[in-house]
Amino acid sequence: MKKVIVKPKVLHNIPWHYCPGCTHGIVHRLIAEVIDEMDLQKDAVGVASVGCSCFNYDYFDIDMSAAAHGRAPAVATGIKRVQPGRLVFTYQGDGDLCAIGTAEAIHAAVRGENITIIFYNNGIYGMTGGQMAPTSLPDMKTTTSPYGRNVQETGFPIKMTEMLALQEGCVYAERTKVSNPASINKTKKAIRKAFELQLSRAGFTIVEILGTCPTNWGLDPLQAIKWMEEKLEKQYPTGILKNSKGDSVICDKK
Ligand SMILES: Cc1ncc(C[n+]2csc(CCOP(=O)(O)OP(=O)(O)O)c2C)c(N)n1
Ligand code: SF4
Repeated sequence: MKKVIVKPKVLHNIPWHYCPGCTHGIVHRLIAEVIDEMDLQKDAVGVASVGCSCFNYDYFDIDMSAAAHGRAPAVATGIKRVQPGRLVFTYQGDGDLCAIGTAEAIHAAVRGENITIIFYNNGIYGMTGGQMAPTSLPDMKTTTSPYGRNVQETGFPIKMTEMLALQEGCVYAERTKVSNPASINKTKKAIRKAFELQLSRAGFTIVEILGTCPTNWGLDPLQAIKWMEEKLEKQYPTGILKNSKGDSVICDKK
């Protein structure tokens, strides 16, 4: 029988530790496919953060480094400055990037570090049991907001990618989602575009990807995809926030 789909070279042949229906695995696969297609297995360096994806160095068959919580952009900066010819990316959840790691990310963008952040946004702290994150939606029930997020007390959802896109050193920022084949293909294109810009030494790039956490959302995998599209995407509209020429298009949908 003709094989029409094969495992990317860049992924080890081991099962994910992710919960059923979690979309972290889809995003890992897309990154691996792009690295394969760009023939960068020997040149790519990934930086794992703290969160459910913290073991991603077990999955990618490339050079990987772990970083302390929130510090992945700082670790990536060091690697890239020492080895400017390598493709250097971080993989960060919204808790890691938008809470404890806000400063590192903003200043990497301000400095125009030639790195790529892959930002997985599921609006919650997944690994630690579903606590409220800066990205959690107004009225969203989490283990630390059992009656729903009260924005008067806890503030509004952070618009991290918009904030990064505003910095002059950021040349490309796009928000995508992984809910169906079309959006998955679009996400792959965005990752490739960010990597290509990095290799052309254009500056800081970020791809935010809306993903699911069925376990902590208390939904089954299909309900979780629906919730992501109906609720998460409403708060975080997908589209290009900044293009490769540096023209800000914030607020305009593609
Ligand atoms: C210094 C420090 N503070 C807090 C924690 C606890 N902690 C581990 S992962 C995490 C947040 C994970 O959420 P996110 O980045 O959104 O990733 P997800 O698990 O949802 O993929 C937190 C607060 C920690 N490990 N280290
Ligand atoms: S806790 Fe949530 S984000 Fe973490 S693996 Fe499970 S479904 Fe995915």
